[in-house]
Amino acid sequence: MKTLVIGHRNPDMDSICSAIGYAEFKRATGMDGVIAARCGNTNQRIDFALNKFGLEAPVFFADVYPRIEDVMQRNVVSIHRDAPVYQAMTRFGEDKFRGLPVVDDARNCIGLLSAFKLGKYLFPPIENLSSSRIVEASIAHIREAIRGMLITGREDAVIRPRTLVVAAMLTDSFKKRLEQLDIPSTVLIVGDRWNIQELSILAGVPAIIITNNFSPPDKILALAQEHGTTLLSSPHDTATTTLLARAAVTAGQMLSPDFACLSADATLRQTRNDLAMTSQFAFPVLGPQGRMQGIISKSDLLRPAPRQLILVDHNELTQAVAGAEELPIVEILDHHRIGVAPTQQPILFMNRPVGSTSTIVADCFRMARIPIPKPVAGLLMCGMISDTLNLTSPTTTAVDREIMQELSKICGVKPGDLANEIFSVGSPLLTLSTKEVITADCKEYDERGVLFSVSQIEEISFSQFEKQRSALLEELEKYRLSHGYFFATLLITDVNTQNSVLLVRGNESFTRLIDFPEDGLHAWRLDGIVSRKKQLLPYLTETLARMA
Ligand SMILES: [Mn+2]
Repeated sequence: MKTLVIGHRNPDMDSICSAIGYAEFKRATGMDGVIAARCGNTNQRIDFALNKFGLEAPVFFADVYPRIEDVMQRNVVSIHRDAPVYQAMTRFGEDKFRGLPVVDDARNCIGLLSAFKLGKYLFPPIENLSSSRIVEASIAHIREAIRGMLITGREDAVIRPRTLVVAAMLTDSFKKRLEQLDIPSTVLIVGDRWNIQELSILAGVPAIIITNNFSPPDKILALAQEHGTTLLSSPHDTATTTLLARAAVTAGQMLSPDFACLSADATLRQTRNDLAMTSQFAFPVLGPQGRMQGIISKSDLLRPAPRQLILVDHNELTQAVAGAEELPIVEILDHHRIGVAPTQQPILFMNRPVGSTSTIVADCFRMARIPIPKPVAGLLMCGMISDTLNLTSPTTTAVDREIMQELSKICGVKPGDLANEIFSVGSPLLTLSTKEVITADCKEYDERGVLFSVSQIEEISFSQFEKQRSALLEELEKYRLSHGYFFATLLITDVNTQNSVLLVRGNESFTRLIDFPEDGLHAWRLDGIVSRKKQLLPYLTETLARMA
């Protein structure tokens, strides 16, 4: 069982850092198979934080939909097309499939060998009994199938129709029988009836199986060698030998060539629907190159995927990795509003109104009295600094301040220094296109049917902004029109001075009500305002209300 600790879509610093930190915590408490995961790209600031503390980015998952490869059997028992089917029969009991895939030299699946079809072949319906004497096989395969030994002669390796003839009759009757036989295809099965064998050798029968391990007298042996007759011995009686000899037929002749294959990356949900009505017993699973990677039975499709989730920094499925609804969610750690979907089982759900999820993770270590590894402590500081703008955002609590102090002591890095480093790398205005600046961290809101968007970026000064002011205003208007928003805003926050500039494009009936000091066309100065959810959003909704 793998447990993915994963943050929300469009992951921010806190999402990444808390996932890494909590995965570490779960491992420290003895949980196996825990991995930190992410469902979106990191940005330059996150990469900087990971680099600084020498930690790897969480493993990327575009989605977590359970797939065929999660539940298929990987060590496939298959049978080569030229192998006798008795090899397959010995394996039907060992695996739970009612058949086996038949492969060619390149191990590509060319058909399925069904136990049901094989049973019908070995015990044919009464109207087909005469055909049951013909077996298309080589002498070598017949010897293998009866677990016999070569006494003398050449083992014909050519696969062709052979007529199994049992000589359980008087010599005179057998003489008449011989006249009706197609001699070149005959394989005679007989016990210690040496006169019958002599007659057959003289008639040119190419192969004789002597049952019950009887040894032929020297006279018969010499006669066989003289006429080029192959003599085999079987450890079984005549009835058993005849039955086993029929299983010398090759898998290639018995396979069903019409079969469905599945692709390893197909989702279980879709496959269950697709296969509901088919009667095929097993499905070869093909990888990207069409090679067989595994096999799956219909009952495998009902098995749960060996994966479960721990959500950090979000609790609403709309924000979670695609496919989260199909896996068990076993824990949630968060600091946002509660919008969690009902769960099947009781789970650990820790939601605390603190500045960051990284704060909660650090507190888990503290409560369990588990020392936090230095790099993890540093990374958790990064998550906290990013979410709380180094403890200055109105979302900051006393718990955050206390925990930041402790983490700082553990890793020997001052929060102020770390904050400066984080915010001075990867300035969105320096590293992103104007379009990306608006979409990087953009949230859409629906206030009683009025749609608008609020984007936010953090910078360490407004100097870059001044250079791009007009381009940003133009792009913001394009963005608004393309999404049909009533208005679109971009909040540019200077994390050093704790001031922001707000750009707004939209209907003038709304923008003329904005009563912050103007800062040029379509722009306002918002001194002391840094939080989108706690400060800006309430102002915007209140302004909308004033319009009415
Ligand atoms: Mn957060």
